[in-house]
Amino acid sequence: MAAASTASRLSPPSRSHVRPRSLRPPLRRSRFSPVRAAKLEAVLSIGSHLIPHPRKAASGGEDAFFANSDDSGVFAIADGVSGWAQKDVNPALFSRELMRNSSSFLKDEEVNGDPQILLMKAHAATSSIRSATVIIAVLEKTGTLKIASVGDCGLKVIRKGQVMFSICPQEHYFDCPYQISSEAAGQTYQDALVCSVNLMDGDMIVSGSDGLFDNIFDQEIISIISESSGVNEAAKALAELARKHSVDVTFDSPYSMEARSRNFDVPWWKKLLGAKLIGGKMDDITVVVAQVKTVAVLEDEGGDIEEQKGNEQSIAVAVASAEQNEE
Ligand SMILES: [Mn+2]
Repeated sequence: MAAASTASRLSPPSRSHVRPRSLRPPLRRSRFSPVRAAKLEAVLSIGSHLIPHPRKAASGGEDAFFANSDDSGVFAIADGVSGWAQKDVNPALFSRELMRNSSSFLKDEEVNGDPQILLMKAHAATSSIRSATVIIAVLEKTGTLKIASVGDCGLKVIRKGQVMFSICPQEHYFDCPYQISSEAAGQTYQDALVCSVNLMDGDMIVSGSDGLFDNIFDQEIISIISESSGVNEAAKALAELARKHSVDVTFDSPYSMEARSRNFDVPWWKKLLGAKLIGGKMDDITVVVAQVKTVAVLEDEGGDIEEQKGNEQSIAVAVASAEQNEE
């Protein structure tokens, strides 16, 4: 086999659900070779921050998420939706259980790094009632980020100070997003927006619930990302600015601009007086910021085993952190 195949590129063409069982082809090196080859693998450094809706602070809100940097990196966000039947049921139960289940199926053979299959399994295992919007993103060692999203959680990739990738929200009508549900009328993994994007070293991923993207503009995201010294600091700064805008009734937010463009506005006579529909949108705000890094890994059968130590433990810790605000 050609020596060139030992150097894996970070941005191969992205394809398909079918992928080789191992991204590391079996190598036949001469046993006389004194040098072990190294290859580059992509990993995520992940920070997160959640600020509940001001009126839901005591219960921790209805957003839930998990993040895990093992095996290159994966994160997921779910936004529990209220306003459905069973008004006495806390929507947080559904979003939290969906995230717990997503986390526990990560190593499932059938899932095999596919976020849409992970969503299918997590949804099937969720017994709480209600519904949630959800996004799951899984980074492959090659640098391909695979995404499955149902509803209006967002994800943007920032490269060299510009948004180079962004997913579109799915909705039935304004303010009614697609949602994974305990009801048959809801959406399933089959309705997910599924896409992948090839990332490079240094790329920044900003993902969040609608509470983030309804309250903050791309230019603000870009400047916070460029000014922050780390992913946790960036996630916190983004969440805090979104929160500040969300309670500002004079801020012309992305949400109020969108509402006006859909013909939601103040009555005509108020318009005559110069009034317009304006203000932030109070909501739970969840932010995940992930930085793509490439690391050199020696071509050695033992290497992978070393890297994967302690996975189960860190998964448990990640889910706990998503529930730190639970009553
Ligand atoms: Mn929300």
